[in-house]
Amino acid sequence: MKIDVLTLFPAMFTGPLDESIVKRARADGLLELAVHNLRDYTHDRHRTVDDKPFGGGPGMLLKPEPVFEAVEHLAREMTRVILLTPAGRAFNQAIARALAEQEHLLLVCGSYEGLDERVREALADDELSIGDYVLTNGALPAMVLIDAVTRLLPGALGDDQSPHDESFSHGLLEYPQYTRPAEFRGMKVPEVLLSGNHAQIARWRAEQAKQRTKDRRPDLL
Ligand code: JFH
Repeated sequence: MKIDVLTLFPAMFTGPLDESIVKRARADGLLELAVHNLRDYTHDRHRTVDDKPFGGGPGMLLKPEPVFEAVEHLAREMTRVILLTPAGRAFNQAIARALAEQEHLLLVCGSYEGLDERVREALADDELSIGDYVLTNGALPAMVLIDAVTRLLPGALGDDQSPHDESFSHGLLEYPQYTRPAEFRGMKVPEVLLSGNHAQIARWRAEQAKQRTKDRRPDLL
């Protein structure tokens, strides 16, 4: 899969995407990632990317011209152009799974108070939000999306692991998990997990997952 990113802050993308599973997916050629500076698609002396909203109001907007130029330069027939915005539909595991099947994503990050509506109308295939809080720009949401999608690419998690994503696949939160030692600072691992009785363990985990979901995320039930 190829992912192109359009942002005013390309430096934000170094670090998070150079570690861990995303790093390996890139090294293995599962993911080809390219981050582009929107300012490179301006033509004036000051490399202007923002302007005041018509009709007045606070803050600045991203000008349409650099975004149109960049998207027209980078998009192909198969490209899905995705805007990251607080007004997008809520990103979730099902959307991540669908995006992992695409061959080319173009993520438009945006900055200031948002972008010119003509960008949405003419260029966007989808608009996504990573949650109901206001960030300073779309770079972190783009990185969240890239991370969630990359681990779903075939081969990204290695041979033995495949993405189970139990919480979000069968709609419940995870059951509690423990590793060694069986007792740590007086805190014991539940006896059932040491029993070797796999049917009983499965039953206990199912109960725990259901109770935890009821307590913490009743909206999932
Ligand atoms: C982004 C920003 C919009 C104005 C709520 C009511 C009025 C500040 C580009 C995504 C999520 C983002 C996000 C994504 C892209 C951009 C800052 C936008 C307004 C806010 C103020 C600029 C924010 N899930 N959270 N934030 N901004 N709005």
